Amino acid sequence: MASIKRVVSVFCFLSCFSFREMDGSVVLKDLQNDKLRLWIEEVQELCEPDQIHICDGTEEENALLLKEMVETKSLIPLHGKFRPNSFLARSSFEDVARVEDRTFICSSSIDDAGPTNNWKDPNEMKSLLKSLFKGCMRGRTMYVIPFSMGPIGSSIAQIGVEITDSPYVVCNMRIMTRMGREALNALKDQDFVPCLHSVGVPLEAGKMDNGWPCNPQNKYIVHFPQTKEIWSYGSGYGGNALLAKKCFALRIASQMGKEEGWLAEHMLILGIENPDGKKKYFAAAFPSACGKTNLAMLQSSLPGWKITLVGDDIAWMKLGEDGKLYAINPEAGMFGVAPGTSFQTNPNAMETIKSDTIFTNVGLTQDGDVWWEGMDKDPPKNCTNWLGDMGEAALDQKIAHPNARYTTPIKGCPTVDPAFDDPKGVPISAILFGGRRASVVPLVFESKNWRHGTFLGTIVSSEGTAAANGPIGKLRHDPFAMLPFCGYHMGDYFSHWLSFEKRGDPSLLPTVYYVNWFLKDGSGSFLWPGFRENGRVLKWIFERLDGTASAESTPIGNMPTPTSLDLNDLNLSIETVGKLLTVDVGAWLNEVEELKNYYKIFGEKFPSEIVEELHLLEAALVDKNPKPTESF
Ligand code: GTP
Ligand code: SPV
Ligand code: MN
Repeated sequence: MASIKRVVSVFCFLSCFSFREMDGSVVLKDLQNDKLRLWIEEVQELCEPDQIHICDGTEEENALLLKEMVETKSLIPLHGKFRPNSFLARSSFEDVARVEDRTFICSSSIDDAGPTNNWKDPNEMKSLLKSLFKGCMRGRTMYVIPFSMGPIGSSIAQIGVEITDSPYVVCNMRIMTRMGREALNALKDQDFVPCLHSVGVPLEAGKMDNGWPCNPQNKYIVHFPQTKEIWSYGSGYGGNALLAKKCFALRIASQMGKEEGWLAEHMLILGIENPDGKKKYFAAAFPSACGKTNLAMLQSSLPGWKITLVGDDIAWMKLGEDGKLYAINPEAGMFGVAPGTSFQTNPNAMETIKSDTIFTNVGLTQDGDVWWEGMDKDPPKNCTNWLGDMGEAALDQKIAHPNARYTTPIKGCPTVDPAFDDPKGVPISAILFGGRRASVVPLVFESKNWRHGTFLGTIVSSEGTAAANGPIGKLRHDPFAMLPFCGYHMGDYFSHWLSFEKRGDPSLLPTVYYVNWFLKDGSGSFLWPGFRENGRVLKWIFERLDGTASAESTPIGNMPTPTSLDLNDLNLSIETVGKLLTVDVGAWLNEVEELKNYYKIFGEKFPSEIVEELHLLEAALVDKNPKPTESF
C-alpha cells in the first residue's frame, strides 16, 4: 500500500506491536489520555491483533480503507455515473439486524436492568467476554476510532472511542459520527465511553475472509451501565456493531441521563416553518422502521410549509437555562431503511443517497447501481439480490433484505437544518409518539399535560418490523419506542420522565402528541396516505401550539375538529376521515385492560402517577361507553 509510509513500533508499553501510520495521521504521542492509552494496551493484549490503526478521520484514510475493502471484495464500488463514491456491502443470512435476545444490560443488580432487559451478572459476563475476545483479532487490524456524539464542544455532547476489527465499521462510523482527530483533541484528559467490538472471527496467518465475517453462534451485545462500557462480539451489522448508535447513544446514554437529569431518546428531530416564516422544532419517537427517517426528511405537500432535518433516529435533550427542553442529534449520519424509499415516499432521502453512501444488503443492477423493493415498479432485468444471487438461485428471496440500509451523511441532505451543528441544540415545542397500529389508535391526538404525555409514552405499542430479529407484524408493547434501548429499569425510566414536571416550569415543556400513520381498512389498505401528507398533521400540531387550531376533548385526549385538520385536495371520503379521527371506545377499553396487564411486569417501580392516568382514561371511556341496553 503506497500511502502507508511505515509500520513502526513505538512507545514502550506497546513495543512489540506494529502501528499503521500514514502521513499526518494520528500517532501514539497524540494520545494524551491515560485511560485511552491503558485501554488500547489492554485490548491489544487480549485480542492480539496483527497491527493497530488509530483513525484520524481524514479523506485519505477513508479512501485507503475503502480501497482495501474493494480489493478484498468486502465492498463493491457502485458505478460512479449513478452513485459517485458509493459502495455496496453484503452481509450474511445470519447477520442482518439487531439481535435483541443477544443484547444484555449487565447492571450491578438485576433490579437495575428491570423486566424488559436481559440481565447477566457483570463479573460473570466480563469473564465470559474475556474468554471470547481472547485472540479474536488475530490476523486482523485493530482500529481505534475516537468519536464525538454531538457537535464537538457542545455541553450536551459526549466522547466515545470504539475499537473494532472491522474496516466496514470504521467507514460507517466515519459517516455516522464526528470521528477522528478533532474528537481526540476534544477528549484531552476527560473520560470517554470505551466501546469494544469484534466480528469474532480470528484469521489464520495468510488467510482472508470468505464473505462477511461474523460469529452467529456467539453474538453478545453487552452494556455495563455502571462503568459505562460496551462490549460487542460476533456481529458486524448496524446497531450491533456501530456501537455509537444504539449501544452508546441510547442504552448507556439513557443511564447517564437518569444520573444527570437529561433524556436520551429514540427520536427524530425536525424543524417546521409555516408560510409566515415562523419556526418550531418537534421530536418524535416511533419504534424501529416505523417512519422516523421519513418524517424527519418530509417534503410537505402544503404550500409554504417547510420541514428541515436535525436528526432521524436519536435525540439527547437537556433543560436549558430558559426552562425549555433543548435537543441535539448526537449522530452525524443516517442508517436508514432502504426498502420503501423512493422519489414518491422520500425524495430528500433519494437526493441524499445520490453519492457518498454505503448501502448494505440491497440489490445490484447490471449497470452497477442499487435497487430495492419500493424504489420503483419492477426490478431491472438481471438485478442480483442482496446475497449476490440472480435468476433461479434468487427465486425465494427479495431483491433487498427488508432491513437493508444506507449509511449517508446528514449534511448531504438538501433539507438539513441550519442549526444541525449548533452546540446549544434546538428548543423542542412538541414531542410525538407513534407506532404501527392497524386499528384502535386514531391519526392524531394531543395530551392534556406533561403527566398525561408521559402516560402516552408508556402506552406505545407497534407491529414488529424487520429491524430486529423476531416476528414481523406481531403487536408488542414498546414504551417510548425505547423497549430495546433503555439501559435501566423501565419503571425508573417512566419516573425519570415524570420528574421533568418538577425540574422547572412545566408550562415550558413540550406538548406531547400521539400519531398513527398506519390505520388500515378491512382489506388491509392504509386509510391514511402517509409520507408527505403527514405534513398536514404536523401543521395541525404547529397551529395547536400557536393556539390557532381547534380541538375537541375526547377520553384519550384532544383531537382535531373536522375542519381544523387541513385535508384539502386529499380526496378522502367522509367515511375514511371518520375512521381516522374516531375513538373506538370499546377497543380502547380493551386496550386499557391489556395495559393493566402489561404494567404488572414493572412491579414496585411502576409510578403511581401512570396508574392514576390509566384510571382516568378508563373512567372517561366508561363514561362515553353506551350502556349495553342502549344498543338494543
Ligand atoms: P429505524 O431507523 O429502524 O429506527 O426506523 P425509522 O423509524 O427511521 O423508519 P423509516 O422512516 O426508515 O421507515 C421504515 C418504513 O416505514 C419504510 O418502509 C417506509 O416506507 C415506511 N413508512 C414511513 N412513513 C410511512 C407512512 O407515513 N406511511 C406508511 N404506510 N409507511 C411509512
Ligand atoms: C433501529 O433498529 O432502530 C435502527 C437500526 O435505527 S440499528 O442501528 O441497527 O439499531
Ligand atoms: Mn432506530
